[in-house]
Amino acid sequence: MIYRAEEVRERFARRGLAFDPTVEEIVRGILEAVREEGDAALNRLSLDLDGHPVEEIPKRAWREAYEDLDPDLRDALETAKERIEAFYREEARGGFLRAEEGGVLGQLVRPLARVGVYVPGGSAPLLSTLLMTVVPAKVAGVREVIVASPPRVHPGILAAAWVAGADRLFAMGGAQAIAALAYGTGRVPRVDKIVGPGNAYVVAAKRLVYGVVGLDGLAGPTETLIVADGSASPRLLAADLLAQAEHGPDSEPWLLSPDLPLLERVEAELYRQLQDLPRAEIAKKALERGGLVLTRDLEEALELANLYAPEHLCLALADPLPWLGRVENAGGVFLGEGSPEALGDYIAGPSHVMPTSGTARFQGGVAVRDFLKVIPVVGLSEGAARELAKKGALLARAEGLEGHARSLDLRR
Ligand code: HSO
Ligand code: ZN
Repeated sequence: MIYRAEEVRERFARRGLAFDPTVEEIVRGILEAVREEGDAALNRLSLDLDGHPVEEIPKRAWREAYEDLDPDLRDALETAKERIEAFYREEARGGFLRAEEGGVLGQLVRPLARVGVYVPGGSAPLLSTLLMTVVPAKVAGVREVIVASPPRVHPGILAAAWVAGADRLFAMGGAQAIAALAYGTGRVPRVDKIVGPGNAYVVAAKRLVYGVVGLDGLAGPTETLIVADGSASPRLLAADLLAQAEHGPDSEPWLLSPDLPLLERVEAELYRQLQDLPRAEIAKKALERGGLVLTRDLEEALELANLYAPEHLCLALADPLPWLGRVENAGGVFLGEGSPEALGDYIAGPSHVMPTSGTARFQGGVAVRDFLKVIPVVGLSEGAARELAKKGALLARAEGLEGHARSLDLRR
């Protein structure tokens, strides 16, 4: 289906995360039970909903899973881990302490002590998601990274935990896993922040425990928006759209281009390539949620892309670099046909946990800074304090807070 720009503009501008009140109601019950009864509720819910009790899987089993992997896959995991680690080592994470008139002002930067990582196990065991969350957390210096993944945990996820250097792993999933991480259950320790994607129940649970713990964000269905010019290959474009589409029936693959013949050829390619794609049924549904869009020119395509604020923005352009300056809202940008999103999903370097549902308007993807907190330090000299106290007291009295003003008057 080829749309015109005007047909999608409103929809692009208005999107946002939707929450299902029935899901939220169920999740509230689950959170409540785990908060009050701890391990007993956690186990009961896990048995009822996933058919398995919660168990902690020891590191020995991770190592065995790793050793049992096909050597080439093991090597691919190692390379991915090394590239993610190298990428995040570049990220600035220093504070500063600046001398100011005989005193100091600055920021301390400290890693979070304990982080929970949710790794979905549902329709595909996303072992890459484990690397993409645990590695930046460890680079940030998080002491204890606890992985939760629904039973039965796929051996690939155990092997990834081994390679990534996670600290503990519990076979538990759904809202009950989020509750256990947020509140602690005795067996499962309480964490400071929960990161990682999940199904509607997991996301609803994360939203409801926000404040008790920190969050990386709330993940909706994954999405990709490609902007292409006439130089792009219809075969590659179709393959990239399908890579996105196979994630789930509610994924959104979009292709925007001013080149109508290109869009028509991509449409034909999509049908051709769908024929032997194992997850074709899922992908077909996703293709109906996204689409191909004919724009006036590349400027309009970029404008619509910023409006949509995609999780992945792919610039399939002959010369993509000059267009980078136009990008305002995107979870991640992929330049040219040699940098498909699928490489970013696994091995390019940056975490593939990126903001969805238009939340790229206000937040970026998971990075080292998500695992750090910034603590300001105030150490004024007596002289500076004296000088600032008068103005400070004026501001305090303007707020009607006499106690503050008096505290400052005593410094004058
Ligand atoms: N594209 C997904 C990540 C993923 N792809 C994992 C394959 N495995 C969301 O960014
Ligand atoms: Zn993907």
